[in-house]
Amino acid sequence: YLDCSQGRPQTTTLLLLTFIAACCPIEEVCASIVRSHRETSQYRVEELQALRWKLFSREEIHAYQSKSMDEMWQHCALRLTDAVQYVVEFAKRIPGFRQLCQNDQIVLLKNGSMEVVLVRMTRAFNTENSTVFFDGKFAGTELFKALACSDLIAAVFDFAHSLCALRLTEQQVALFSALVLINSDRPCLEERGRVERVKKEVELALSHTLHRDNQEGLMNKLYQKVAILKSLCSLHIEKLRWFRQLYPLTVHSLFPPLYKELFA
Ligand code: CLR
Repeated sequence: YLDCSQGRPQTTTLLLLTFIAACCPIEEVCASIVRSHRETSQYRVEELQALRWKLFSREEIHAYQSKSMDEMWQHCALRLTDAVQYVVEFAKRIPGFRQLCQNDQIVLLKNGSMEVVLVRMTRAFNTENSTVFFDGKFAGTELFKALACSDLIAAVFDFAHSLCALRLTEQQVALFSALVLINSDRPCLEERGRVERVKKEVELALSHTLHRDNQEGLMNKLYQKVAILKSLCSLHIEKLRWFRQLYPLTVHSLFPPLYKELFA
């Protein structure tokens, strides 16, 4: 049945291949992570592609720039928290995540949810004009001026550029996101060995996908990105500490509880 020498595989062969795929545990892990990503991705890629030339007008940009610093921080914290909520849902659907102890689930989310938001940002980024989908339209770095952390914003946009350059498929984005989240090197894990085992599965799923796509070379490039993600997230935490010193009450009473729980 597997003889395809006539050029086109027979129907039976295709059925058999589907059957093999369904029984192969690693294929199942891949499919499950890709499905979880799709179901929790907040916006579909096609949706974002269709909107990619919908830019803010000069007046609208000016309105954002004229907000007070704490008002703009509060606004961005809200948008980030929305995005993080979807990532939490994604995490819960990664095979093996829910079986980890609660402490370790929280440790992984505290350290990784922002990183995954930044990975997901590449789907919402237009490299042709360096803009990102924010509040319903595409915004450049200048729109975030009132935050007074242009170094962080510039670094985040640079990262989006460099990750977009790898031209990942949705499946690759899904598996890379899972790998970023299930990181057994995070401090304060109680059952590091169990996290390590889940991580190995995800890693296998990603390399399996890259092999199938004939893009094994991407693995190293993706590992380089992990290091940049880590530095971006420390910079985010650092900026938040600085902001909290200036506006302790804004953070205390007006920031979303989830944002505070994860980052403050
Ligand atoms: C990421 C992909 C999500 C949708 C989404 C929502 C909020 C966006 C985020 C994306 C990218 C990063 C973003 C964020 C809002 C504010 C933040 C633009 C597109 C910038 C980098 C400002 C961070 C400011 C902190 C200092 C509070 O599916």
